[in-house]
Amino acid sequence: MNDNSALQAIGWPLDEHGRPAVAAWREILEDFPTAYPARVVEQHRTGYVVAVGPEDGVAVESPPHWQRAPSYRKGATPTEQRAGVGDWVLVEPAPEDAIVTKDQIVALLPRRTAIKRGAAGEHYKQQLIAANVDTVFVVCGLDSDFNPRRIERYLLLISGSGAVPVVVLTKLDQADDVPGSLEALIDLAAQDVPVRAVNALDPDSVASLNPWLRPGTTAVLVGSSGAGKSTLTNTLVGSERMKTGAVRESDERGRHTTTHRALIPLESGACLIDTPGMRELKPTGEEDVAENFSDIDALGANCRFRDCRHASEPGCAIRAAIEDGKLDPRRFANYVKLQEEVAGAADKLAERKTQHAAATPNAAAAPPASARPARKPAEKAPGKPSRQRPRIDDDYGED
Ligand SMILES: Nc1nc2c(ncn2[C@@H]2O[C@H](COP(=O)(O)OP(=O)(O)OP(=O)(O)O)[C@@H](O)[C@H]2O)c(=O)[nH]1
Ligand SMILES: [Mg+2]
Ligand SMILES: [Zn+2]
Repeated sequence: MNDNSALQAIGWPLDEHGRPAVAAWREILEDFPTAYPARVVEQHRTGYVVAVGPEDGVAVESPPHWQRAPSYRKGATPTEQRAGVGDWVLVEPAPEDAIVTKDQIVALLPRRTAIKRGAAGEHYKQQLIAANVDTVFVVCGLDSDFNPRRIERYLLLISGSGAVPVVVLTKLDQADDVPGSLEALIDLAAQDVPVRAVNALDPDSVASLNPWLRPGTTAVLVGSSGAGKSTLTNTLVGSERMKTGAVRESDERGRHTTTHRALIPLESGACLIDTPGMRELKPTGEEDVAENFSDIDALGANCRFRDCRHASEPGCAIRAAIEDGKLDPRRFANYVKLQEEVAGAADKLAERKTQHAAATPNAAAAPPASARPARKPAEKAPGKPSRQRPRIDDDYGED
């Protein structure tokens, strides 16, 4: 079960002594001596599929406190603090005599990186897109999907995650104006964000992504429906692992073919996470817009007035740059819009934190979830065999 090389093949980081590279993980492992580490490869409403190596995963049960509805007023575990695809968890084997129980997750290991977005709804919510990833491939078609403003939005969400973004432009074989599209992304290239244009159906073309698929690393594919995420996945895997779907002829939009996230080990030793297409990309409120638009931030430092609002003030360096053709006015407008959105989300986040603190007065003193005593063996009615994959439901499919 604790075969390190199998775990390593799905991204388990080891230090030079062969121990888990993250010190906090070693401590939690000691707290649960009979549990084994595993990686979440699929997430469903009814539970998780985890893997301990590159072979198929097995269904496990989630801890009882993750099964309750997340109400911040009642202090329940927020959804983004429950495991998601890419997370490492500790799993307690079901007792030998309890043939009907599944193994159960008992701890979530702290994330090295986390890609999140704000979730739709009345109350503030975050949604984890993927955890413990090194690279985020922001996939965008060179057809009518092409949208530099959406790419900027993705980059903002990724910026605080700890993962490196790479923009992947697909449908190179079908594009009319590749130089024009690359020109529209020139400001991103200036921010050291790599941009690669590929034919997602062609293995030689897709090989340009290999620098971000080194053994032991994990990459996630994000982008709108129909952008070619699953096509890229299949080409990188070398088989039709994921279903793909033609875009609608009328407007070239995708049909939401992928309905749940899946982590897939590649021959190269890297892992790839395919995700359902996302329509809405709300900031969480934790992003730093100025840092992510450092070109605009640097220009703003040259405005005559420190509190310049870049509207009609004299000596405004940003307006001058726009007039000189050095700054794309659409990029600046997006910067302003994203700053407003992030500020709005940050207010809601602060409110949620206050509510959560009020609902759990001892929160600071309570042991972390991972340090709670292991569960008692669950009492279960006889039923299905334990090693069964849960029904695929699209509750975790995107909007
Ligand atoms: N010619 C060509 N077709 C592509 C390319 N990339 C994707 N396609 C096609 O675009 C369509 C949509 O691709 P998918 O891989 O299903 O898109 P997706 O991003 O996974 O979409 P969702 O699962 O709905 O989020 C399919 O018909 C693909 O064959 C490309 O680089 N060249
Ligand atoms: Mg897909
Ligand atoms: Zn100004």
